[in-house]
Amino acid sequence: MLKETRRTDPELAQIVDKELIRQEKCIEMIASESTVPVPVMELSGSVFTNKTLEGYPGARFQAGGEVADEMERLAVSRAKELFGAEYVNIQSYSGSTANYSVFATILKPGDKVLAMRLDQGGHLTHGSPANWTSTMYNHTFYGCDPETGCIDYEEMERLAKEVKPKLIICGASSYPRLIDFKRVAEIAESVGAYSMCDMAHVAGLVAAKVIPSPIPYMDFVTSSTTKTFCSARSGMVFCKEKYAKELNKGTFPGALGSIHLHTMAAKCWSFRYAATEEFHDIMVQVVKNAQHMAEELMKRDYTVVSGGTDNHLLVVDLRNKNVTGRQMQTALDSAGISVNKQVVPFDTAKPHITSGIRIGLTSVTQRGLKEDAITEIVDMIDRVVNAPEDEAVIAEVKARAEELISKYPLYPAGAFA
Ligand code: DSN
Repeated sequence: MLKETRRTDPELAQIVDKELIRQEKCIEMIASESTVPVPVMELSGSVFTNKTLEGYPGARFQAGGEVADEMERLAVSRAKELFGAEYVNIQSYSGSTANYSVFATILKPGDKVLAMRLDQGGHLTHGSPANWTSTMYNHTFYGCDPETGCIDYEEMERLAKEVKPKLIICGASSYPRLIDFKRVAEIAESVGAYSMCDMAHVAGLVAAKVIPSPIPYMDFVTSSTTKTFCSARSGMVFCKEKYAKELNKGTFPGALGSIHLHTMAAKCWSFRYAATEEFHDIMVQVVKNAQHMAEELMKRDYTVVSGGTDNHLLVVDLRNKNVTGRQMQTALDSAGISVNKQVVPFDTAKPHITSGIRIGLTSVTQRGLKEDAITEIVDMIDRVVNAPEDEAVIAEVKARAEELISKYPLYPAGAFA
């Protein structure tokens, strides 16, 4: 890989090499990250990147789309089978644009939307004041119960009845528990709203049937295809067949332009791979590792939001440890462990400081780490939390982190020869 880049632009090739080394040496625990299999990387760089195409198979705006038609049809049929969906549109470029497709399909400016608060687990594109969607639609937010750290469905229902939104959104970026999709769909139905789940974080777990799927319950299900799905930087939208035509129009020309056929090809490969036993076993272990980490942290008096996790991530409230999320993100990064600072429910710290960290287990599990290695990582995290300014401790943990992770190669030897 990079043979021609090395010849034509060694400076840039060196930067890519440095990033590979960084990833190899780092204990990667950012919950939205995973490692793509080599075929996903090959296909993302395939000749499909040369082709400009708009429209849908059999009805394109440009000539020369027959081969792409074959690929898109294959990808769609694989995705439908994998997720047991009535319909899927796989033209989104990302999870964010998947959401925009749904908004373009069913909402008009000024329409009311009920979504999860960003600072309690929601996503920017669900109407955060920092996102353009907040200026276009009229958002109300539900959140978590302060006692349990879990979604407050009663608040969701009360707000739905009060506001009568056109759309209710569930699905989150930093929520460690299963979502009661049936209940959300019932609440939406009771007020005549559309229901939508953004399953970006958990799509891999859903594909492997390790956690329940939102698809049977929701009108629309959006997703990115990175994160637990471990595929290309891209997106997809599932819906009931009755919305298929409108969703297609809402996606193109409603929200997007020409298709990214190269990442579509990579997704096509992943829709097959995600049905394998190998992928299933990784996803099972991801949840086991996350639950083990939560238990080990709680044994050491850490506050794990909601008291544990049902998926690939956990959120740790660091207030009883007298360190901030930002401090820990920086200190752990220096020690070779990559996590991100995270607002915790009812956080009083500023969003760029935060009181917590979010930890994801997908990447390390893909590398083969199991519970014993997770216990060791918890010990390393604990050392840093207790001495975030101590350079000797950081250096000692960094050496331990590198030694541990070096036993679990990021890619098989020779993968980039
Ligand atoms: N929403 C961001 C995250 O979860 O990290 C990126 O997808």
